[in-house]
Amino acid sequence: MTEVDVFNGDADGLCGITQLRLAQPKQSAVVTGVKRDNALLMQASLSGVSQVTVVDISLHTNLDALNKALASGCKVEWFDHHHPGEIPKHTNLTAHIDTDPNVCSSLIINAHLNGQFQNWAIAAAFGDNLDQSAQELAASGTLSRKSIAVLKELGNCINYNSYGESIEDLHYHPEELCYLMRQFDEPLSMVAETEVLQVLKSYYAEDLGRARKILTQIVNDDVAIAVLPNEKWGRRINGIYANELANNFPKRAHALLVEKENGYTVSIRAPKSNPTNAQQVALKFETGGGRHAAAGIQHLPNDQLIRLTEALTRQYFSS
Ligand SMILES: [Mn+2]
Repeated sequence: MTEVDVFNGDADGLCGITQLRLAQPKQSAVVTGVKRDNALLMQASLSGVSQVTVVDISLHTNLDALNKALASGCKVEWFDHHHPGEIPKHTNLTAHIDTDPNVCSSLIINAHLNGQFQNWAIAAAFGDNLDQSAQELAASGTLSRKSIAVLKELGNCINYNSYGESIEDLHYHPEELCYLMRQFDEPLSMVAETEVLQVLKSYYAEDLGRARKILTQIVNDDVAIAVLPNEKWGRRINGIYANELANNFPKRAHALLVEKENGYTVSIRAPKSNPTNAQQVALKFETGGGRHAAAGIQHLPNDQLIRLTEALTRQYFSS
């Protein structure tokens, strides 16, 4: 009997599969990747596989692969919080999906396991930027404030590790982290007994320090952009730095660009004071998409940079 675990390489995916494998150890194969890589089930080779466990990737994005797996007689258990589209009705599919904005996959798994490995879920919720949910869950236990702060750092750092265009950009392959993490019932023990958190913390600070030195170009009172170089650190930190700029200048819209061949990848953040329509700006471009507060463009050709600043200005310039 062959089993496969498929999970996002971010904190939520990793802490989710960690809880499941602590509760039920298995010699399953592993399929994971960078955070942006969410069509993972399509990449898994499932011939002869009898059971797949999926964590923190969208069912909608992976529907074709799911239908194929179910048709081949494979059992699938799915834990996620992204919009699933229509969930296939099939006796071989067990779906634990909740799109409540205060819930992440690791919190769904924590409830499923009756809080057995709750501190992993708390770290994941911090990593998925659900501070309030994380704090509430933490308050239900006996953690000190210091321990809660460590779980927050751990979640944020594992999440930071998942950003990049490809695995080569990351410090740790998420697969390596998943095998390390399941050796610890308790994430605070992993922090005490391994160097992972210290290593990630120092790279995180280094990447962010480099980004902060890049000049922010003020387009007008309401719009600013910054261009990061085509280097590993730029590809890792652009989304996190975009969030920092959005927090520090809440009335301004931002576009964070990372240079690449013949163009840029773009992270767009609506002003915190008016967190709407970032996706409207992004959708004006062929490879754009996203949500109201945060959106992105996969490939912005060099000659369309002016079009982008014009679109941002039309959307957000108020005076
Ligand atoms: Mn998630």
